Amino acid sequence: MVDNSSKKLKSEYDLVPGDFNTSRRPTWCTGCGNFGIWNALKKTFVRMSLYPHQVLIVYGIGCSGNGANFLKTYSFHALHGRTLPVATGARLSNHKLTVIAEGGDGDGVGIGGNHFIHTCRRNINITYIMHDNRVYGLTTGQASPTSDRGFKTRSTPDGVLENPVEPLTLALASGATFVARGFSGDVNHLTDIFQKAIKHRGFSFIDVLQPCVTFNKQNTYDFYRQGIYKLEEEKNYNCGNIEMAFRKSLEVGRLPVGVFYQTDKPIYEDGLKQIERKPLVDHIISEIDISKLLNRYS
Ligand SMILES: Cc1ncc(C[n+]2csc(CCOP(=O)(O)OP(=O)(O)O)c2C)c(N)n1
Ligand code: SF4
Ligand SMILES: [Mg+2]
Repeated sequence: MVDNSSKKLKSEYDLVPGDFNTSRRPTWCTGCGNFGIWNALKKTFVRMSLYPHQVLIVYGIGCSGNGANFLKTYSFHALHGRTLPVATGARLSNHKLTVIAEGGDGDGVGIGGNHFIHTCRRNINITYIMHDNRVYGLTTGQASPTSDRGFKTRSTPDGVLENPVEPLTLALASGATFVARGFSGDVNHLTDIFQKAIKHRGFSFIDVLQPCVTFNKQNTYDFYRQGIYKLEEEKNYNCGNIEMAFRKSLEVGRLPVGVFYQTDKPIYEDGLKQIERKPLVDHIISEIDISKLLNRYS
């Protein structure tokens, strides 16, 4: 695990977004939607007075994962598709940390789809941000599981033949207790959603519509701006009602953003006696004799 949280560990000073910059400047393409997510996260930490050393972000492999170099918190650059198991392990080892996982749509519902389902139903207290650009960005433009049917890419020159996965519907069906969608072109709204997600006690999932200006010329800023509307402005929408959430997640033609669903359920950590009093990392293990246990396997 890389500690890039700098020497500023005292918690008395007032945070500004720049406190979360590293010495590296982002290498994302000009106009990439990842900038919006990066800025929204920094604003969220400032609003919540979360200091760099209080946050761990586990990244997948992808353009989104390159954020590990540009955002100053504890960070761990995991394998492609393995962000959630690593984040789960870290949270169970130290549940005093705010743990966030970030990865692409390929990472989350392609190679890591299995982990996604089981992390939702486990209801572990972490936040998962999916940078959903509906394409494989880092590997230069192949179709992803959220690509539109018919989308022409380097791997699908005649157009995608499959129907896309809808991450929100999958999260709801898998038992996630906080399910939201944001747009990286609206940083303030995204900041509000991130704040609610991190505050939520349990697994929070945000599918972020993130334009890839280089390899996805279909799902552009204009495309999203024309289709998006805010759920909180819908008079009769109740985010405690899972049937409504399912229906909204499957809406065709328009794109609701905001919190689709939130409910309160016991979290995974509640069942672990070992961490009731203090995090695992604070247990003193140097004097514990494990030779008996080891002998059983020799
Ligand atoms: C186990 C494994 N399989 C495949 C790859 C190659 N690979 C790296 S990134 C990537 C896809 C990235 O797409 P996505 O997760 O959507 O992230 P994006 O770059 O779009 O942010 C793939 C297939 C890898 N690094 N590791
Ligand atoms: S390839 Fe796409 S996702 Fe990757 S940095 Fe460029 S615009 Fe962003
Ligand atoms: Mg992607």
